[in-house]
Amino acid sequence: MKHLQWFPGHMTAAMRMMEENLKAVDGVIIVLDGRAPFSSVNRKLDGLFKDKKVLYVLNKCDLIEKKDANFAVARFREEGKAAIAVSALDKRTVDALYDAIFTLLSDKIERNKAKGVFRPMRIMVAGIPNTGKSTVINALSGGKKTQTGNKAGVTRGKQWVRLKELELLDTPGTMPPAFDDQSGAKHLAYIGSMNDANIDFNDLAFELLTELSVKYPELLKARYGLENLGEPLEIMNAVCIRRGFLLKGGEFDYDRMSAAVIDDFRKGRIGKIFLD
Ligand SMILES: Nc1nc2c(ncn2[C@@H]2O[C@H](COP(=O)(O)OP(=O)(O)OP(=O)(O)O)[C@@H](O)[C@H]2O)c(=O)[nH]1
Ligand SMILES: [Mg+2]
Repeated sequence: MKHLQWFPGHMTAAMRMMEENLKAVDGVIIVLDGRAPFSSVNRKLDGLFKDKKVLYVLNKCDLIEKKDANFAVARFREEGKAAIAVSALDKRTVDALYDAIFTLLSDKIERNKAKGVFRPMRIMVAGIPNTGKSTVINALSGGKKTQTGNKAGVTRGKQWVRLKELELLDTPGTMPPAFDDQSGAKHLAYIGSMNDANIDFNDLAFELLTELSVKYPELLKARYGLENLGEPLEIMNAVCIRRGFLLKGGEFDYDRMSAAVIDDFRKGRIGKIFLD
């Protein structure tokens, strides 16, 4: 697969916008994808926020096993980062996130109280594309205030969402300018954080099946009704046969197969998969 790299101009603009708004916020939450939490860290953002209170939010944890979520959170905490595992679709975890934000900012809130200042805390919500930043904001606010969608680059500008005690700034997803780790970059492509338009889905499905056949062979077999897996190309052929993805002459329809496999993975239909 060709080297994955993606840093178009609108990301430079988004970084600048975040920088300009940094002074106005009390803290930052960085939304990561729980399926690839380490790959979805953007070091450039970490640098930008180095003087701010930051909470790592591992979102989409409904798509992974509890033990993997716990493992990832523990690893971030060992690095001295505040971290919490949530699913924007699960109110219980969204409530826990709400509390965690106030814990993160407790010093500041105390200081304000002592000065007789009562104002909502302002939080910037940042992260790579498609991790669920806008959905998390909607979940926290209990309404559909921001636009969401299952592809990279839905949020284009900044948007404040104001609750009683909290003001949340939605921002566009931003990617690091380059990846030193191509395996991490692949994970971001599987989860839909890269621009799909720049990606060859046959290559992507091939890579995904290669990885899953090593890490989750039983889930793959169960999903596609396969007895054995074999080489990735054999898996692709077997899925074509199982699903009837065939062209007129009986040739394998790899395009339909690839799109289906990637969609199955993204929607969690292959099972709970932790990539990192
Ligand atoms: N399963 C699951 N899906 C989620 C969760 N949170 C968000 N999503 C889905 O993930 C997709 C992306 O959500 P968005 O909120 O648009 O993501 P974003 O980070 O704002 O994306 P950009 O604005 O493009 O950077 C949508 O299809 C959401 O429904 C979650 O906790 N679990
Ligand atoms: Mg968004």
